[in-house]
Amino acid sequence: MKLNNYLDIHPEVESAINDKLPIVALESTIISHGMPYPKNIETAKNVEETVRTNNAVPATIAIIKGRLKVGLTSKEIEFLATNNKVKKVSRRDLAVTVSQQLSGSTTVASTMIIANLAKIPVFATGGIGGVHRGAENTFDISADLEELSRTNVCVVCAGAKAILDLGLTLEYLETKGVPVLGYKTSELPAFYSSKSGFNVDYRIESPLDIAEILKTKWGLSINGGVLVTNPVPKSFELDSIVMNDAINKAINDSNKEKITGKEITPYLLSKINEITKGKSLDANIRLIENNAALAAKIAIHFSKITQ
Ligand code: PSU
Ligand code: MN
Repeated sequence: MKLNNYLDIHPEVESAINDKLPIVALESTIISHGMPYPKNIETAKNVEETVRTNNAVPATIAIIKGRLKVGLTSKEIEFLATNNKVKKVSRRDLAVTVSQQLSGSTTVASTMIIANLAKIPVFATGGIGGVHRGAENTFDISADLEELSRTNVCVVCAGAKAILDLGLTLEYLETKGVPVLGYKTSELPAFYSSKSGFNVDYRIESPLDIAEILKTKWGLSINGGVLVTNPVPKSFELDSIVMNDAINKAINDSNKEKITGKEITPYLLSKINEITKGKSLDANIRLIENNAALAAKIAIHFSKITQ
């Protein structure tokens, strides 16, 4: 089966595609730029395991020496986790990275593009990029939002971190026609916390209902993604006052150090981890697993109702 000349599909994923088994795509910027070593490797492997125990096949996505990889070997995960020259690749970087045979980890935007090439409709991550605080001056708006407006992949996340302007992020998604669903919640979760003070568009109670919404949206030829927001499990939730302090401090530091562009998100993530002495990292790991489990359930229903 040749879906696209630039794609290398892992045999486990390829047979799942052929057999129409449920698959969950996973991103790799989390591994290279989202978490410190060795927790990044551990998490990447645990999340794949979570997808398997929930009866779906994991497909972690990255670019290795110019090849789009759908499903990684342990060696490839280790390479991304330990090599600090791995580039963070979003939509604008994809063609150059492939053409120059470079390696890179994929953001939500580029993971969606590659998942779509491989015909994988469900993808789990931690948090998406969005409209940054102060975007009225910096114009810093993640390409993730634009991708959600055009590529037919369901992204399961724990909302977005309060390093972003969550209100403006929701406004942008509305303009772009991206449905924002809350899984068993009517409040937009804010990554470390289940509360943000903002409402989602729709509260949905079951993975089957989410799968039906995907089928209907794409059946109506309304292109683009669906954002499913899944609150961090209660027992791992962090105090929102403590987290807001940490986030404000990290943003102040980034302004002082004049960090901009694609470096800003990784910088803030590692600062916050430093400030909270690793507590934020534990929550981060648990919520990704939680999202992977929900994504597996959605993928199972979606593949059943679209056979
Ligand atoms: N938010 C997180 N953790 C992450 C990211 C975002 O809480 O690891 C990563 C994701 O890969 C996301 C990317 O797609 O950062 C967004 O980067 P930018 O804002 O530069 O588009
Ligand atoms: Mn940006």
